[in-house]
Amino acid sequence: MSESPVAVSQQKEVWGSDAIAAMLRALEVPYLALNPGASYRGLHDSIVNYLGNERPQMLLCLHEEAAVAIAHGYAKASGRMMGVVLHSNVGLMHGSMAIFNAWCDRVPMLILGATGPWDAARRRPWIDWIHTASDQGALVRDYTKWDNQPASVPAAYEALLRASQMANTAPRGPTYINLDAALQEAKVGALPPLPEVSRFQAPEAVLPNPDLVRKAAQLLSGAKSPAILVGRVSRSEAGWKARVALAEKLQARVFTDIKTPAAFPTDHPLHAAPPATFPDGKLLKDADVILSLDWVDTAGTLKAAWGDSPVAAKVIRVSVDAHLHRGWSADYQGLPPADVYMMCEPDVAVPLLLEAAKARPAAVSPKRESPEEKEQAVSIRALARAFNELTEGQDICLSKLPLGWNGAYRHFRHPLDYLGADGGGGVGAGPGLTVGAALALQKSNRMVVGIMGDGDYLMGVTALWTATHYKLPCLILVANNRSFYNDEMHQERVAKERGRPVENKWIGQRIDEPDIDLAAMARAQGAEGIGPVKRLDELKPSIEKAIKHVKAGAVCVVDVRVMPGYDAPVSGGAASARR
Ligand SMILES: Cc1ncc(C[n+]2csc(CCOP(=O)(O)OP(=O)(O)O)c2C)c(N)n1
Ligand SMILES: [Mg+2]
Repeated sequence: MSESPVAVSQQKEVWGSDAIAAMLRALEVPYLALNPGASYRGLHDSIVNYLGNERPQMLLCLHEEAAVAIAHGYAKASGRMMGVVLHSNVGLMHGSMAIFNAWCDRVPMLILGATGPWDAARRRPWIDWIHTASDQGALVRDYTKWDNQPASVPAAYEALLRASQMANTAPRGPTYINLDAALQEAKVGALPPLPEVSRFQAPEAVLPNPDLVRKAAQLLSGAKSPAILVGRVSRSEAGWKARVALAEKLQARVFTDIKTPAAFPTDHPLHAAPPATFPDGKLLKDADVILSLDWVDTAGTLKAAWGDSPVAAKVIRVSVDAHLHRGWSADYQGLPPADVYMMCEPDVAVPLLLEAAKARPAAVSPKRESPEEKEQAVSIRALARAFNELTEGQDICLSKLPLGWNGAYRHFRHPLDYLGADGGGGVGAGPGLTVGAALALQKSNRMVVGIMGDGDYLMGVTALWTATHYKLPCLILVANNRSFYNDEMHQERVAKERGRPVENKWIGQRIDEPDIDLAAMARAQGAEGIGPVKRLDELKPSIEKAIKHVKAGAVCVVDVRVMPGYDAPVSGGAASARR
C-alpha cells in the first residue's frame, strides 16, 4: 500500500516542515490520514520528499471526516495513536464532528492543522486571508485535550512531544497542533537537534491506593449479589482474562455495553444480559455491591435501577475519566455516587482486586435471554444469523454495528471481536471506523466487518476509496432500511404524545424515490458491490460471496434491504431517548 516518491538528493539545508516531519518520525507516528490543502503544502512536501512518504506514511482520504474516523478506528483496534492532517479552517471544520466522536470515545489521536502565514505581510491575496484564523484551536478546544500553535521549530518539537504524551495519557483523547504556514515554509538551515523522545513518554498507569483496593475487595467479597459493569477497558487479552477470573472468583453478574468495545465473553454464564445501549435497570436492582469499571454512564445506569431513590447498592467506581471533564459538552454523564472511588484505569485495578478479593460461592446461573424467531423476511436479525453461520469459528473484528442491532445477535469472545460504537453519536463514522480498523489489523488474520445503517454508510461512504486505494480488505454489510429510521421512531413518539397522525412519521426521514444504489457507490470507488439483496434466500449466498471477495483482498459492500424495525432491547428511559 505504499506510494513511493522518486528519490530526492540529500540536502544540507532543511525547512521548518522537514524538522516537524522528522519529529513525527521520532515519535513513531505510523500514518497520517489527510485530505490535501495549501495551508500545509510545506508539511506535505516534507512527508513526501524529506521522509520518502514512510514512517509516517500518508493515507489520502476523500473527506476530512473520513480521515479522522479512520484514525479513530485505527486507535480502537490497535490501541495506538496515529496522525491526521487537516487543512486550515475548512478542513478542521469538516473533521470536527469526527474529532468529537474520538473525544467521547477516549481514543488517542494526533491532529495537525495549519494556518496563515500568521505574519499578514506575507500572505497571498485572498486565499491566505480566508484560511487564517486568530484562534483556530478554539473550533475544537472543547473536545480536544490540548492545542497549541508553535512559533518556532524548537517550540514545534515541544508541542508535538506534549501533544503525543497527552493524547496517550489516560484518559486518552485527541490533541491538536496548528502549524503556521510561514513556520513550515521557512528555511532553517541544518536540522535542529531532535529531543530524546524516550524521555517524554506517557506515564505508566497509576496504581490505586492499597487501602482502597482492600476496602473494595472487602465489599465485593462480602456481597450477597455483586455486579460488575464493564465499560471502557483495553484490548489486552491479559486484561480480558483478569476480568473473567475476577467475575468467577466473586461469582458476580457482569454487564457489558454495546457502545463500548468487547470487554467480557458474552456467552459466559455470568454475563447477565446481551450488551445494550440502555441497560435494563431491573436486572441490576437486586445487586448490593456494584463495581463500575469505567462504565460510560454509571449514574444513568443506577438511575435506571433505583429511579430517584437513593442507590441502595454500594458502588465501587474505577475510572480516571473525571480528569477529562469539561463544561462544554456533557459527555461526562451524570455524577455517580461512589462508596469507594479508585481513580485508576480498570486494567490496573482488576488484577489487584482479583488478588485481594475472597472467593464467593457459586450462585445459580442467571437465566439467559435469546430473541425468539419471528419472521422470514430480511431483517437485521436474519442478517445477523446468516453472517454468524458463515463466520462460525472465524476471527472477525466487528468495527461497527447498526442501531437496530440487538446485543444478543452475536457473541463476543475476544477483545477484538467488537470495537464499540462511534463514541459521540455522530452518524457517518461507520465506514471510516471500518477502514481504520482494517488498517490496524491488515497483517492479522482477523477479517474486519462493519455492519451499519444506510444513513451511516451514505454519510461516510467516501472512506471506501481509501480502503481500495491502499488495499485494506474489509467487509461492509449495510442494514439498509432506506430511512433514517431511528428518527422515524422519534416522530412516532411525538405524534402519539400530541395525538397527531403516526402515519406521517416517515416524512423527512425516508431515503427513497429515487432508491440509492449503495452497491454501485462501492463499485464506483473500486470496491466490490453486491445487492440490493431483497430476499431471504439471496442473503446467505450474497454474504458468502462477499466474504470470498474480502478473503481475496477486496473491499466489499453488500446492500441488504432490511425491513424497518428495531429488535433492540428497550427499557426504562430508553423509550424516549434521543440520539
Ligand atoms: C451527524 C448526525 N446527524 C444526525 C444524527 C441523528 N440521527 C441519529 S440516528 C439517525 C439515523 C441513522 O440512520 P441509519 O444509519 O440508516 O440507521 P437507522 O436508524 O435507519 O437504523 C440520525 C439521522 C446524528 N446522530 N448524527
Ligand atoms: Mg436506515
